[in-house]
Amino acid sequence: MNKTVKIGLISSVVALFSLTAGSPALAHDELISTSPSADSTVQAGVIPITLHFSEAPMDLGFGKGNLIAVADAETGEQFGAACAHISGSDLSVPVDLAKPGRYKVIYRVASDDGHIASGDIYFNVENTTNYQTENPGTVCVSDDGIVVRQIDQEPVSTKQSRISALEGLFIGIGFIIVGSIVSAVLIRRRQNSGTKQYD
Ligand SMILES: [Cu+2]
Repeated sequence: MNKTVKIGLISSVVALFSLTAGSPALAHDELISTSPSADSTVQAGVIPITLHFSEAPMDLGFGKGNLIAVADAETGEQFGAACAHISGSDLSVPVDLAKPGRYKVIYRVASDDGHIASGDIYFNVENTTNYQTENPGTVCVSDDGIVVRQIDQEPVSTKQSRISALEGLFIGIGFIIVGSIVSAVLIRRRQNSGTKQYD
């Protein structure tokens, strides 16, 4: 690449960046801080999840557009519906959890230009108080008493098959062993019948 082309390319890239950086269309809600904070460990119980954004989300109605869902970090199984209360620049929802483990908070936030941004954070639950709950998951009831049910929504997170890489490896080895035995038996039989034929 010659020098003129190189300089031309660099200036175009710089020009493009300076154009887009100031564009208000790209000013979307950014996640600033969370509670529980990412990768922290909290006690089992009714845990308030609060996500603080750079600007106030656009209110699209309870259980629509602005969503917080909680799922098992390992299996992806979602606990309860996805919903969020809006307060200033915060989205929040209480989540009732008893089972110790790692959880994933998945969010969707609507900017005032209507674009939806999404992301996730993880936190851990420990249970040293023997806390128990009948209905683990988010408590999706609006201030007006509107209840959002999980079965009425598209899932935000779905449960994955629990076959781990190690289990997959053992299954693979199992197939190879069974396959080798079967072919060994078949070869032996063919050889035997061959011997009989030419005896
Ligand atoms: Cu936008």
